[in-house]
Amino acid sequence: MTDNGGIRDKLVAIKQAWAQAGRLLTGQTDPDREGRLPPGQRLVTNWPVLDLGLKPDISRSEWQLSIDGAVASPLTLDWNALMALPQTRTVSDMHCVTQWSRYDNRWTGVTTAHLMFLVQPLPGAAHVVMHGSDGYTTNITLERFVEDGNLIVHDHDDVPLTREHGGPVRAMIPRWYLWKSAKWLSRIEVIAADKPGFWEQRGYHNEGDPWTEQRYG
Ligand SMILES: Nc1nc2c(c(=O)[nH]1)N[C@H]1C(S)=C(S)[C@@H](COP(=O)(O)O)O[C@H]1N2
Ligand SMILES: [Mo]
Repeated sequence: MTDNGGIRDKLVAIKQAWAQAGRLLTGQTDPDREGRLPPGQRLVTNWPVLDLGLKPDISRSEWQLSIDGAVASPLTLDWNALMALPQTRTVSDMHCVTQWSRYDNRWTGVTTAHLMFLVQPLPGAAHVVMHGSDGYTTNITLERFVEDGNLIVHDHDDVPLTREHGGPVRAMIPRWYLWKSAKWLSRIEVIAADKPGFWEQRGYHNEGDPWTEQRYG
């Protein structure tokens, strides 16, 4: 996708500088999740939009997701195929590294565990890269990817996910900071060796646990 007049480059430079400066780090941790709000976060009731300044416009009928790489049975899903899979509902909190948290988000979609069951990762598979249609990528271990609570989602609070929040389909990985939840999900790549994603290559942590402030690294 083409650059939108340099806005993207400016956004990227700002967030890269935050990582270098260690912005928002409190030095506190809550590894046992005793509070509900992770260290350094503040609660919002709106839902901010964060991306690279590009918002792909994809209809449900043209949306496709390919799941490939180190898998026995690669799969391409379109909207009807996605809807034919078992639908799961979850409720989770979201924590964005730029400081906001939003509670009690109700999601509808398909579990990442079910998707991996369908494609059957090969014995050496250990990592996953999620790709968005805007060129964004983010990485996660296969073990974390299939944890309970992780979905690819199409509805938020019983309303179709809007374009600005990654509709028609995005990932939702509530355990990690929100940059791990790729919007406009187009590809799930299963691989043997880890491959840092967009922000992970630009000063953000390879994992991203909000409870231990894995903001940068
Ligand atoms: N495809 C894509 N997914 C993305 C991003 C992006 O730029 N492109 N930004 C990430 C970041 S940094 C955040 S904080 C969340 C923001 O999601 P929201 O806009 O729905 O709040 O999306 C994540 N997923
Ligand atoms: Mo972010």
